[in-house]
Amino acid sequence: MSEELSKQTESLSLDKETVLTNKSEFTAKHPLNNKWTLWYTKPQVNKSENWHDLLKPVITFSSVEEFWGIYNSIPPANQLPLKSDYHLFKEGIKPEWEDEQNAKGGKWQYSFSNKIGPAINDLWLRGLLSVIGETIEDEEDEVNGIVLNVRRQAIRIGVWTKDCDNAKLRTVGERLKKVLKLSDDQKIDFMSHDDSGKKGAEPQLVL
Ligand code: MGP
Repeated sequence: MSEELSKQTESLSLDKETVLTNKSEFTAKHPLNNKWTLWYTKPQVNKSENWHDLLKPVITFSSVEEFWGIYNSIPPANQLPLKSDYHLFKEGIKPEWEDEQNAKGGKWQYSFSNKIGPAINDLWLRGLLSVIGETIEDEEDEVNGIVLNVRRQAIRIGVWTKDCDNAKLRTVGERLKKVLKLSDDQKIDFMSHDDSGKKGAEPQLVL
């Protein structure tokens, strides 16, 4: 081994304490700013099942390590059945328009072609990380959660906000475009939950 190379490898030696040599560091959990609950909407099998019957909380977590444990044990986005949804929301907020924390808000949304295949997995993961890491917002508490809808026509990713204040929304929308790796031509829409129910309503913002 050349002298230079052996010097370089010396500097790699684990004489300093790292997470690999210190057991308590290795098992440390890195807390998130908020607790998050993963919800799942299973596809409707018969018409008597309504929205509320199909939507169920799966698990709540509060650390980075728990997130990865859960993420690695649930089906990836591209393997979900048609008409199912994942929802990741702050603990205590139901992923429904009716929840009082959602009632005055709305959602930024982008529809990917359902031909996207496994590429959706990385985009959905990026969305999840931006929400739990809270890098998608400046204003703490503007974002309530993120939703994945698997439909025949499209796979949609939506970020749900607490209110409809244009200035705050713009920041979230611009960040979402980066997270989802969208080009300038790929537009995302913001629609309030109030307007979503109205036929022919136009989005409040388009980016
Ligand atoms: P969807 O899943 O948002 O859209 O809502 P989808 O499946 O593409 O169908 P679309 O044709 O309506 O666009 C599907 C249906 O689920 C809605 O029409 C509601 O009946 C119900 N639903 C969805 N959400 C998010 C809610 C909610 O928050 N509250 C209630 N009560 N029903 C909801």
